[in-house]
Amino acid sequence: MHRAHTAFSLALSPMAHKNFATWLLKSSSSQQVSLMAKVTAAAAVRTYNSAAAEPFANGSTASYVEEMYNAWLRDPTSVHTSWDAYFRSNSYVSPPNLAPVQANTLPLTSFNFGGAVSGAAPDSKTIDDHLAVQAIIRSYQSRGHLASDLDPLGILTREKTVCKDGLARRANEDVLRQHSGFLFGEQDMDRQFKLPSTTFIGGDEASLPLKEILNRLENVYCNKIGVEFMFINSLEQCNWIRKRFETPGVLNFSPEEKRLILARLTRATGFEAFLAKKYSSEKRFGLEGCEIMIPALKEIIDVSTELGVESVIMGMPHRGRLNTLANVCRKPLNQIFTQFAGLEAADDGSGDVKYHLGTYIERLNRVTNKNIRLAVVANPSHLEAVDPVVQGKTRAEQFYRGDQEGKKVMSILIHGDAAFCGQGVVYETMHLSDLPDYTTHGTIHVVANNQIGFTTDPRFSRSSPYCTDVARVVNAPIFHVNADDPEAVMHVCKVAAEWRATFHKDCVIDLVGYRRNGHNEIDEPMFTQPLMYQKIRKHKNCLDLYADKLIAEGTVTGEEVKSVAAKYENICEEAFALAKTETHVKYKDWLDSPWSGFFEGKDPLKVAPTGVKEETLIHIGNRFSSPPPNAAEFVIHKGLLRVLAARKAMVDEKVADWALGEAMAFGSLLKEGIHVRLSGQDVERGTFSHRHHVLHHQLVDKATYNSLQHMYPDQAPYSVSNSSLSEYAVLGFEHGYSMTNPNALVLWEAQFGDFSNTAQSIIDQFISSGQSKWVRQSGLVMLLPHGMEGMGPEHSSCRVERFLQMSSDDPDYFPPESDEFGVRQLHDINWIVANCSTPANYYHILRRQIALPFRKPLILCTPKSLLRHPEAKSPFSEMSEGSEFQRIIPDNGPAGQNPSNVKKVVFCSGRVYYDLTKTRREKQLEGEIAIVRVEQISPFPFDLVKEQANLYKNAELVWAQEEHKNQGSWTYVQPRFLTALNHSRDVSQSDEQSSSTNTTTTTDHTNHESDTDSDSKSKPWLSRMFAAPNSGGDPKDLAQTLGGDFNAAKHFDLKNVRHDFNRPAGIAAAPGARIAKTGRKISYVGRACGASTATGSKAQHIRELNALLNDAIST
Ligand SMILES: Cc1ncc(C[n+]2csc(CCOP(=O)(O)OP(=O)(O)O)c2C)c(N)n1
Ligand SMILES: [Mg+2]
Repeated sequence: MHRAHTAFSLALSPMAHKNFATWLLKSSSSQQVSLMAKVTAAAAVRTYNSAAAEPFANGSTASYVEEMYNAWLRDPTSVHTSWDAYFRSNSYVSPPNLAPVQANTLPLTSFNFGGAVSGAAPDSKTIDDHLAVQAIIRSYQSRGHLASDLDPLGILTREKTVCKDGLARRANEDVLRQHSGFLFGEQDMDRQFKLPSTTFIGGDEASLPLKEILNRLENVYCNKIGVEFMFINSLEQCNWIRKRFETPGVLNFSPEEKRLILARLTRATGFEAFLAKKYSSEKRFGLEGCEIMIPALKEIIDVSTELGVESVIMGMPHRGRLNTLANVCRKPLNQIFTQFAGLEAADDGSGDVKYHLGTYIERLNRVTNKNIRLAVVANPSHLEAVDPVVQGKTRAEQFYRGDQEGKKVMSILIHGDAAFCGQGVVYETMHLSDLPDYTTHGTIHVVANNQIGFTTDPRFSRSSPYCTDVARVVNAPIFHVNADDPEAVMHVCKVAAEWRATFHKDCVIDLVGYRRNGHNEIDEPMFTQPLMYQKIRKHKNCLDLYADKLIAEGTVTGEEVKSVAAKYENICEEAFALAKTETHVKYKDWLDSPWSGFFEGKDPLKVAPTGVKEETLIHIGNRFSSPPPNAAEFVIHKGLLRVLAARKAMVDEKVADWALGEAMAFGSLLKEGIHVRLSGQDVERGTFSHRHHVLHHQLVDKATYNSLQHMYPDQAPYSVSNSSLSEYAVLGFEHGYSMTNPNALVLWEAQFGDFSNTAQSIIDQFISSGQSKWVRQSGLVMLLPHGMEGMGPEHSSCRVERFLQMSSDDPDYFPPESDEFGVRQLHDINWIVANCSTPANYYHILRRQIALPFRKPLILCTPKSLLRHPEAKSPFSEMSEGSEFQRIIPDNGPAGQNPSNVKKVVFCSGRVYYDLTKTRREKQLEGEIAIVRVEQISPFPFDLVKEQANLYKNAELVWAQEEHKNQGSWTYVQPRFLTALNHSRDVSQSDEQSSSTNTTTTTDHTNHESDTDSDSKSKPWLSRMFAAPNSGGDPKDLAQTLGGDFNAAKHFDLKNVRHDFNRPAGIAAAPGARIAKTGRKISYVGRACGASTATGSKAQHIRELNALLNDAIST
């Protein structure tokens, strides 16, 4: 909680009104003028009126003033003299119908009771008092939360004040503002007031005594729940919430319900206590102080399941994660306890710490008697980074189930208080919540608000009153609740689940608790929060408080409480004993997204062909270049007609440019039943205006045509969507989307490649490392426009060096050569980095993503100017049957045909190839200089580089790149070239030894298969991941974990796993291992090192490029 700032009063003083009025009048919109007139009018006649401060009050107050004005027009004596004077002064301007008369309008006739003679006009005091009561009700609704009793420690809880009737109330001036005087003044607390239709506190009563009105409002808005919702623009939604909280009796729970809460709380508390007892010196990021989160999550899931949800995807940080897995997902306790034992892994994955791992469980919800799937998505340390990933996964699951309204699949995101307000990705993710192609139709956010972040108090970690304020931007209601009041928490959870089911919008539950221990169990919190922790030490835990309450009211006995706790402890003890018998941990137990059937019957080293029949290419090409079938009515922009015509001409000539090559890849995959989803900023048109997948009717708004959605009658769905201007959240989202189904091509495109660095956490934490940490694969494609083309530092480089630096292939190891060299490399690496120079190769590499028998992320540098380069075209023959992706494109001109004449081989990657060939042509060096394109940079094509180098035995070898020397691919390719060129290397054991290289041994590492077969550490990840029978894992366990129909053997077919392809064990450990300085070398041609990717002005860029071309193309 920690309301960091006293809510500042917006009530305007008369002077402020004046200034406010001047400002408004200056802006001189007629609506504003009349609004101001209303505000001023209202302010002039009464001091209690909060209309100026409360937009919601304006409508009703204005209606009232208007009514008075109309009455005055009919008969000036029918209104009070103050009104008469006011209207005579001409200050009042009759408004247009600014605020429609709504349900919350208090009709004039309604004042006609409570002292006034029936049928007679009410006196001004009656009117004033009713207006004041109405304003007070609204004040409680709007700001009651500011005085609510949310903090279990009471540190921040406001004092109560004694009102006129002798009762102490919490609502203070922050809440009531100018109306607070009403509680202490002349008013008769027993006087009846008619209730406006904007409140439900009356239940069946139309009017209540003032005292009762205040009591009920206090109880609803200033007790253990603080509801923030009046900022929501929809009256329907506001009323919906008011009803859920104000209706008398909503907080009454049956004895059964209370016992269930107690039982759940007992488990949540018992789990932490058990871990504390058994593993007292281990970090577990316990939930003590906010244990109620477990019953809260269960309540959300129960209510949602009752309302139709079948699958819940959760994302959460460290705090309470193990408890959630145990008591919400019901993950077998022994599997959790095994994580504490520090055992060796039986399967693959370098693994992660226990409070990061994910899980997936299918089970019967015993409360609702319905089957439910629960997934907790594995998450990195980077707080909140998992949020968009969860959303993408949820969206994908909804998509594949045809759950268009999110009725069956939902996400729950759990946050820490400090992270929720501190991390920008929360805001970015929130902004996806209502976008047609990104919405998950409502997420329930739960904040485990322990009022601290590590050692930092909220007053130093945020500038907003609440940690949840970010949710206001999307009009999500926020339910703050005291975590020590289990029934209040359960009510809030029920409302949240119903809210989502009703409106399919986000909402937030802010569980205000505390943290009983330090940040982790080993930290000493008294170093930094001494006073808070003195309080905490004396504070009873929630379970004890609730048990005391239920015992006192006779719902349970003390013995029952003890017996439930003892029963759970027994369960833990049994699981603990079972865990002790385990000898290995199994990462497969922690998969969050198992791919049912994907691996079944597949040869893990066999890639399906990526070429397709020429007639398919022609069909796709024709569709892609045609206007919509109703072309006569669909007005297309003239420029696009030209684009379509040019495409048609290419199809007729059987060649493809970049956009057409991409469309061929997408179209052919769609034909094969593969869903394709392309997302990113402005991807529909394409940043460089080359794609144009969505044609817009020039005369009809929102009338569009997307030919790739209409290639074949039974094709898979194609989705292309311009995203919100976020990289972090959108890339995370697409990564999550790609996790759900391997049979989909999911692509994210950066506007310019370098913008991907704002999504660096997703790249580092999920994409490059997800498989090794969480045995989770993803075939996500990142399209990164790249190329030094004089557009300035910010639009040039996708910083390919950074991706390459994270590639896991060993620079010093030349894997065994075989026919399957390429696929084995792909199999073993963490991701693929490529820079294609032809549309055909782009087409093949996209299709290969699906043709592979496993999934790897693909990082693709994509061109800019090359999109329109006349030479960057591919004949259909390079895409049709028999053709395939070329990791290296050899020189096939005069140099390649007569290699012995070649004096120099220039290796390069990407668009610089076209500049190099042009210069070579101009210099007439086509026979003497070969240019070889390395299209797939990582994994490095050692075999083909070696082949090329051998072809040009006596030639000088250079690497030419446009990027600066410390950027681009050079630092990655250089050591690998040396390994490829020498095909052996000198290994020295230390730097000292290596300084005398002539004493080191030359070792041929080309044939180490037999060395490593016995080494489980270096087994291919696949075999380790899927627990080959002799490696200790039993696929049956997984079947049990995942429910009856999940057959692990079916998913993870091992029969074709081959010999090890990783670098042999032991070599990695050699300190200071380095390549011999002898042997064939490659040198660098290009720019010098640079601090940024800047190449200066366009003119300077061209000068530098020319220098590079001259250096490269010279003998
Ligand atoms: C992006 C990021 N920055 C910093 C950290 C280090 N860190 C781990 S927990 C933590 C405090 C989190 O506080 P809060 O969100 O309130 O969660 P709590 O631990 O209190 O449950 C910090 C700063 C991190 N994990 N991630
Ligand atoms: Mg915290």
